[in-house]
Amino acid sequence: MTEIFIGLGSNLGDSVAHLVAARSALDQLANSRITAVSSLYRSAPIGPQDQADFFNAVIRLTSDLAPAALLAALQQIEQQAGRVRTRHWGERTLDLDILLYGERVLDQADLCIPHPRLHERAFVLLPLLEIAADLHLPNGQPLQSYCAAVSHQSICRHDDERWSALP
Ligand code: ROI
Repeated sequence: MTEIFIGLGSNLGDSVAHLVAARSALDQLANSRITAVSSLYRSAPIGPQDQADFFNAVIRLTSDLAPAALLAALQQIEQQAGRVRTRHWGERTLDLDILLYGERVLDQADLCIPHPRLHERAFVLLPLLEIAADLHLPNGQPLQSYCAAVSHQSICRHDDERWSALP
């Protein structure tokens, strides 16, 4: 079993509902178990500024799915949400990213682990550190060390009982 962190994001349609549905789909993944869930966050878009704020969260899974199988499962969950992607760095119905997969480093056309922009984005770093404060990248760099560089990015916790009421 490997400890895996998944980033969730949405800014199209009922974003909280999309994230809730994704969370329950992750909960039902074969050979996998959710072991931690961050708070829900609302964040200003990285990318074009004429789009709505995003809702973001991070989930920790233990799983024995291989990276490629996990990626395929995440893409299926995105499709079930009726995923729409408009423009480069634009609006998304649901985005599920493998952020970290144990200590694994992968550099493939369709999958890079750790997620290459993880350390540049407050909407990933804050929820990650909320559930795993001592997390390091596979190269040994503590994730905490990147926080100062993203402190100008606008992000806050967002209370929604559809998220917080889940077990
Ligand atoms: N910006 C924010 N705040 N949150 C996201 O999840 C997100 N996802 C993306 C881009 C378009 C880069 N910007 C984002 O894919």
